[in-house]
Amino acid sequence: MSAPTQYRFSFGPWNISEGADPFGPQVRATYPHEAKFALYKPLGFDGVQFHDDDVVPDLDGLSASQVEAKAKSVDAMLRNQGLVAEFVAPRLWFAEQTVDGGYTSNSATDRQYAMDRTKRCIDIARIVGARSTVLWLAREGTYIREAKNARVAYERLQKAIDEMLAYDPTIEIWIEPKPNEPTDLAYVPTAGHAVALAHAARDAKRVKVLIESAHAILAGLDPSDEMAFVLAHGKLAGVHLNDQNGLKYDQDKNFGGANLRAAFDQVLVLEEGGFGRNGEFVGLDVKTMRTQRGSPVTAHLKNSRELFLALVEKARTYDLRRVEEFRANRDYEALELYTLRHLMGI
Ligand code: XUL
Ligand code: MN
Repeated sequence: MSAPTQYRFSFGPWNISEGADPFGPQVRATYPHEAKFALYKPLGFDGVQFHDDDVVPDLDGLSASQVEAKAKSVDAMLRNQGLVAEFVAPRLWFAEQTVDGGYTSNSATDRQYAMDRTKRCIDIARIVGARSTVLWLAREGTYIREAKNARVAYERLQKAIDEMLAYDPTIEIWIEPKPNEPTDLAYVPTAGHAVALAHAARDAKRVKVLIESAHAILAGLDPSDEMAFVLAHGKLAGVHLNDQNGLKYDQDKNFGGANLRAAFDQVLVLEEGGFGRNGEFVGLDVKTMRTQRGSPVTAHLKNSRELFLALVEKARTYDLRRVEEFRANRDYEALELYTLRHLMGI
């Protein structure tokens, strides 16, 4: 038996927010972006997830050497704090050029913008020592299906991924599928879509997948099954653990906050699948409640991490021999009762 996995945790600076939502302004005092990094270690986190402009704000207006200088200063700050950059993701959903998508836009100049921006993002990732970039394909899709030729769009996406791989010989690309927002007809809604794109890439071993619990639930799927599918393909590089109450707006609730049993199932799958053994981070893409007072607000991060570790204990004390017996006897009623009692500690 190998030693139990020592998990490492990560989150992105956007997970400490001021509470603005589409229906109202911020409700907490702004906490300076640069001050957030000092919060990581005391909260038990070692990894930082970045968007490219979290590293270099307003990068579209800067020269290559200005981008490089700023990225280098962030790299020095990370080293000083003993932090690791887990990934740097291109923010392709803000600029005017990406209003109709990036890699799949109908406009050739806008597609070129998306690729140029992604290459800059990869340059930044290299400087801060991140081994990957994450593609959350926010606006790659449509509001009405007739707006784009979907087959051509998928081909463009595949070509864009190949161009990124050709641009840098070592960068990994992790696709983060999401089915519902900001486009309701999203091109890469599930793990299956992401894994297919990964296998079809020119250097398939460098294209992997990041599964977010809430995104799976919003696709009407079980997050642990989505993770298991990707693990079975050897492609689970990252997770964004959180929770989601049904098919409502994108909530990013605390891990286990809406469905503790589903959270346990995710931890079981990650433990059994050896996730984390090659240094993968457990990412927590959680948002605090808008009602929370204070600034900065970090309890949601601390609590989600704690809950994950508590569920790891539950996974390690789950009696797999008993589980196998129940399975062999096809007594799933008994298996369910055992599982719920185990979770409740009774
Ligand atoms: C969007 C989402 C993003 C990505 C990073 O729903 O989850 O935070 O994880 O761009
Ligand atoms: Mn996410």
